[in-house]
Amino acid sequence: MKTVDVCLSPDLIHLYDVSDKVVVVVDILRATSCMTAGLAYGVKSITPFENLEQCQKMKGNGYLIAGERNGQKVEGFDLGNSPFDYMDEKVKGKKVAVTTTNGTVAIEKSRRAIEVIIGSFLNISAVAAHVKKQQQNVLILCAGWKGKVNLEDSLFAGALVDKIIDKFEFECDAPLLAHSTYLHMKDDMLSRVQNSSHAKRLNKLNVTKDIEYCLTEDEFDIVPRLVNGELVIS
Ligand code: 3SL
Repeated sequence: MKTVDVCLSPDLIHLYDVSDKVVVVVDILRATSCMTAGLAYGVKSITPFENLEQCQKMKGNGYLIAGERNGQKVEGFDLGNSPFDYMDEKVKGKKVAVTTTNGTVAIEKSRRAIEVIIGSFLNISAVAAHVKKQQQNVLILCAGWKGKVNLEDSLFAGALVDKIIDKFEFECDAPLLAHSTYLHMKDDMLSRVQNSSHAKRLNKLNVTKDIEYCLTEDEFDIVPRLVNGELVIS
């Protein structure tokens, strides 16, 4: 039987061998939710950068640039990190280069995987169906916050485990932990997440509607994949 594992922070990724796995990168608030929404709305491709300056240079290469640090849009960038920035006519058909505090770091750390895909509640069933079809073992990589574990990414990991549990065995206790937490909180997800450290951080920045939107399940039936360094849907 195939296995599923959960890495609760990119700082723990050295404990996992990603080279024989499909990695599902998740940053519910808000990077992977933005990527899912943007590609579903017609963004041509999204190229993730860990480094801010490298991302900025893409502006001259025909890209719109999106940048977030500590929850806020980076000055001089075209887009911030709200899914609503990405669901806009001005990004349709465009290539976007993006850098964020945690999400793009997690993608960078997954590059040696057989396949890197983008997960969010917005496309959770599509991701579940995709990994069920594959032959490979799966690692769900939570972006967390600056190396620390966060609630919303762990809840997504648990929700995805819940959808694929019939086809996968647990590789260690992290999927068990994430799944149990999800089962405990699933009927009350918004208020649980509102109480999380990152939601409190974002609420101070007036992006409450983003939080609600990022917890919406199955808005889109797409699976963004990293192909030659850019995220696309095929
Ligand atoms: O850290 C990240 O990648 C971001 O998603 C954080 S924020 O939600 O934009 O603050």
